[in-house]
Amino acid sequence: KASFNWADPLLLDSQLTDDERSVREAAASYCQERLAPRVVEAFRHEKTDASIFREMGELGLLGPTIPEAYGGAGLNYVCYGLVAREVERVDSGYRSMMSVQSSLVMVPINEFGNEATKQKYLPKLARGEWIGCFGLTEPNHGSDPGSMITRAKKVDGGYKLSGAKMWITNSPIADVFVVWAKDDEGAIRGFVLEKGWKGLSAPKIEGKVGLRASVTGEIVMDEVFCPEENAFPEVRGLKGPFTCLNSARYGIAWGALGAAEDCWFRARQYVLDRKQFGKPLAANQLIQKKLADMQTEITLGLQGCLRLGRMKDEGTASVEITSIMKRNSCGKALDIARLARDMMGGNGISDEFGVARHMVNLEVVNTYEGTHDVHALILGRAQTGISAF
Ligand code: TGC
Ligand code: FAD
Repeated sequence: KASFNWADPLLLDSQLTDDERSVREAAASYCQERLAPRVVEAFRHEKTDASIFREMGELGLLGPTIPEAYGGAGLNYVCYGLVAREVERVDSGYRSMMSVQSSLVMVPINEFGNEATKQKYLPKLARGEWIGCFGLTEPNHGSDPGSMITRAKKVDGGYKLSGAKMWITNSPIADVFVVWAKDDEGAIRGFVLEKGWKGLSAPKIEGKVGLRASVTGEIVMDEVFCPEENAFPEVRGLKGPFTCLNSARYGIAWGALGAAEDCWFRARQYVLDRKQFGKPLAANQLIQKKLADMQTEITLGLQGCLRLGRMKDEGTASVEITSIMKRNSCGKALDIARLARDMMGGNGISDEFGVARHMVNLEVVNTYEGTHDVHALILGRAQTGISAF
């Protein structure tokens, strides 16, 4: 009889290549040895440690899918997903820092930038020497970015950008800003701006209750001059920003389940150790059902993520599958974090026990990069042909 591996029932690990397993193991060691010891303080005091970018850069965790010629690691999408899972097992904020840099800044520069732009920005971003951010959302245009009002007016030698972006991960510490704006013809275009350019500022948003280890800010542009060579030459429309989002949403699908696994493992150990009514909490049927539910959702979700990663690597993944996985992973991970919080009673409320931190982080992860309901509408449209936005 085959033995049951309770922590990995479908033997996901054995479905990886040796190289993929080594990437996962290297990421796991870094995350547990270097990130995990800092997270409680970072979250409690809302402190973003910018040196994390350099550390991740040294290990090749930034822009893992970007070609080596531009400083990336040239890895496949399965590896990128495995890294996101290990980072978010520690904290969604750390995964946010990593995935914005990798998918939302390096991917568009690599896909849409001219050769000089790629040479100038990608190696420094890959090393974590420069920090990047991605400005799509505006104060009045979140789920509907196509209605953005930020403008890029054509002037001699380039464009002048005016407008405001809201809820931008990394912006207060960013050196490089990938910003989306409408040109004189009303077409959405992408621009690469740099810290210190006249008219550009990025104030911090204070008081977040979740994702506190990752700094979030605005991007305010008052006639910021962007030279022609820093405008993406070809891409027009929402296809530009959504190409980046396809990659980042895929990473979130893996990452959210990493956070869920951490909640599940912590809750399991807690109910084995804690006794009430003279026996371990784990001896109760209600508790065991909750553990079984966690195990089932995580196992099925991870298998789906691996399948999507393989499809992305072979070029057969439609964008709608990413909506299925991002939505499922976030919704299920949030349910699991709430269950874990409940199973740990009063201790579950303390930030030292980890699960409440994951829970409030996952509220954010369920909202950004397309809310749970917006992904339902994408999938509803794809199967009925009717847009219900
Ligand atoms: P729609 O008509 O659907 O599409 C307009 C054009 O865009 C193309 N397109 C895509 N292209 C590539 N990949 C995708 N996933 C695409 N989705 C759409 C589409 O083909 C079309 O092209 P064309 O050539 O025909 O013009 O546009 P819509 O206005 O109806 O869009 C609705 C909707 C809901 C799909 C979309 O706007 C949406 O997904 N809203 C959610 C917004 C969102 O995800 N924002 C994310 C901001 S960034 C962020 O949150 C980062 S957090 C990072 C972190 O800290 O980890
Ligand atoms: P809204 O669009 O106003 O939605 C509010 C509610 O209405 C949601 O429940 C939504 O599902 C629902 N809703 C909206 N439209 C419909 C509809 N047609 N039918 C039914 N329900 C609907 N953005 C960036 O560009 N870059 C970043 O780096 C970035 N980082 C972020 C970091 C954090 C910490 C947070 C909180 C957000 C970040 N975002 C970023 C923004 C994020 O992508 C948006 O918050 C998200 O897309 C939702 O937009 P909104 O907040 O304007 O909500």
